[in-house]
Amino acid sequence: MKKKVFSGVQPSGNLHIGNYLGAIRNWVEVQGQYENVFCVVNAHAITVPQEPAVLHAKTREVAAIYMACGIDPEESVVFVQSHVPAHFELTWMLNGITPMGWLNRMTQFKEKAGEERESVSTGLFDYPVLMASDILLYDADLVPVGSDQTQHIELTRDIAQRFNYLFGDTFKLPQALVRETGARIMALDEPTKKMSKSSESPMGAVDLLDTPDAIKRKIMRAVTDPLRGIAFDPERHGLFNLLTIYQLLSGSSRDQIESHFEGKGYAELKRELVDLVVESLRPIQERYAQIMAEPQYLEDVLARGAERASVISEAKLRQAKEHMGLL
Ligand code: AQP
Repeated sequence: MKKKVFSGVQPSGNLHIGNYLGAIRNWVEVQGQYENVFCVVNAHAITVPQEPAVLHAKTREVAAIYMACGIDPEESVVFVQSHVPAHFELTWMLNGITPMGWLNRMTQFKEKAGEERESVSTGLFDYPVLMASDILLYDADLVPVGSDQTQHIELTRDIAQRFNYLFGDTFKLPQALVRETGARIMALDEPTKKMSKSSESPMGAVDLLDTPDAIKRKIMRAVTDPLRGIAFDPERHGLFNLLTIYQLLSGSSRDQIESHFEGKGYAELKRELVDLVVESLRPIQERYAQIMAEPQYLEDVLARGAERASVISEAKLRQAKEHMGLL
């Protein structure tokens, strides 16, 4: 029996190389090893304001990017979260057993709500319970994510344990699958903050669909420091981030990279990184264009994905409802 994997990305903006290196690329690498479910989590995206037409288009864009990056919709289940109502239903049921205090501790909520705690949506606060439902519906053993999401996976385990304790064995306890390198790619213009889709600054993230010119502009202007020498020093945040991206895309070791850049400066590193990023994204962008040229194919993939996801999730939802006394 293969272990089960569940993961997803929000269609809340342009996907960037942080999403790719921290999540999607890792999904592709382990695709053959596991039984996979990959979701476009659009119900998470509406926890902050979204323009309906943009959300609709971005949802398709994210699904097409999954496939362009190498997710095979025959091998893995690829679907849109809102096409499978079990996610909404289980969230309400789990809300009934999740203490507010657990959600109050979530650092992502604190960061995203900031000073606006009273005016952000209830959904933003409840985001981790929806995420728990996503994972628990598919009996996922593993959830490959960037390090920003590990607290949510811990919470998912706590919720599952509480449900099982209260109503009998129902849910499997999942584990986060986090890579050591690339788990947190930082913003190019502010390398103490994580690269993020919803950041207001356009210079912080290299988007997966950026043109070579845009990639060049962003990387050449990336914030570094006044020190000399190219080395993997985590205290030199900007440089460390650029070198991490270089390492992940080149496949070279840290020693190889440091000796390659010995005696060279930032300009050299940035120029080489631009070429590496452009060349790494080129095949993804080409496949993306092919997929988007056939919109019906994409709709068919998502309809089939929703059918497959519904079969799995409905069975689990029914069991949870029975155990809770809801049927
Ligand atoms: N900077 C990052 N480095 C490594 N991994 C990252 N991930 C996100 N940013 C980085 C991983 O990408 C997956 C999908 O993320 P998400 O869309 O669910 O939401 P997020 O974590 O909140 O990502 P963003 O890009 O910052 O989106 P917004 O700005 O919309 O909130 C997750 O596995 C995440 O760990």
